[in-house]
Amino acid sequence: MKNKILDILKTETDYVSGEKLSSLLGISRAAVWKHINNLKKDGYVITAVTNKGYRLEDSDVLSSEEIKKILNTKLIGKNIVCVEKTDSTNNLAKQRSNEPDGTVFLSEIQTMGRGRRGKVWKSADKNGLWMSIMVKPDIEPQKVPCLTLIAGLAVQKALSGIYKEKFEIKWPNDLVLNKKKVCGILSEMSCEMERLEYAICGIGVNLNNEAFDKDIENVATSVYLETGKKIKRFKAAAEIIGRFEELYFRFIDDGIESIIGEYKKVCATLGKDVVITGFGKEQKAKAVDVTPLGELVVETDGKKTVVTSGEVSVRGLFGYV
Ligand code: BTX
Repeated sequence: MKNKILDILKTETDYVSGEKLSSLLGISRAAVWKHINNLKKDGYVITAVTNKGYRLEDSDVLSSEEIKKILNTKLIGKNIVCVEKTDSTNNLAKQRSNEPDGTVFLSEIQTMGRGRRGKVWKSADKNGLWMSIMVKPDIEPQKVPCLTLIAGLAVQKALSGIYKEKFEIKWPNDLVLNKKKVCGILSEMSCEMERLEYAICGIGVNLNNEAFDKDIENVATSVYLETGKKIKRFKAAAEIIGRFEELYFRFIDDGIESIIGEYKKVCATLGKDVVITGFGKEQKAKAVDVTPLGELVVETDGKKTVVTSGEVSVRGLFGYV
């Protein structure tokens, strides 16, 4: 019920009377008041004025209306689904894969956010941005990793533009600031035979988070912790969606070759000595290139090998990056 009240307040820019809420939802005005108080406890700023009702103030609450107000795209984010809570926005996108091409799914919190290869992505904190972009391009499934590169670069460009800080990409898609991880990306797809049905780019960005659990505090950080600046999540979402669309259309029209050069320029892994973990062993190597499919080219004793993000993980020889 609390969420139903929130949904109504989110769609109204003006005051909504207690009477209207109680008749829309079939509950007493006292019950409305109780739910409003619970919403306030959750962090929503709601003003109550006698004879006018309730209004949701400029809280950092995700809503499709807020995002759409500042979004200027043709496809991505034309349809936006915002929910209070879900296990994972990638799962939500899969469950609602009949939503139109370009739909963006966002959740205030995720109860079971997922990273790659079964890892956990901690996202029970409302200060982060947890979203999935679903696209249905007519491309071969083998090219889906290109979308992961595009998503990583889109977040890099969006955050660099907003904060004027040096955000870099740790191959394949971690976005790092001051050598710590602020964003992770998980792309998934569904195919029928050789035809791509849909691809989902799951993007998790630590924006205004003030602290992290002990087990990840050495690798994880938020943009706020590094810069001291907080941002409204809907603004960051709109900026990322806009950048994603720009790169996505370039990819569809001109191929990934038109983008890979930009990716390499901001890829912190290139030129570094790294440790490759996979196939049951660890190996030292030098990261020398990224292929158009997003694979990493590494060199050991003069011999070059291509590794994919599905097979191995990479960390710097002297730290995470
Ligand atoms: P990854 O496998 O590269 O990273 C997972 C690892 O990152 C974890 O094992 C942990 O060490 C660390 N980690 C966990 N949570 C965080 C965090 N909040 N910040 C920094 N480091 C963390 C990266 O996987 C892919 C993450 C994608 C997340 C998005 S959110 C929206 C969508 N829904 C979903 O379930 N996943 C994606």
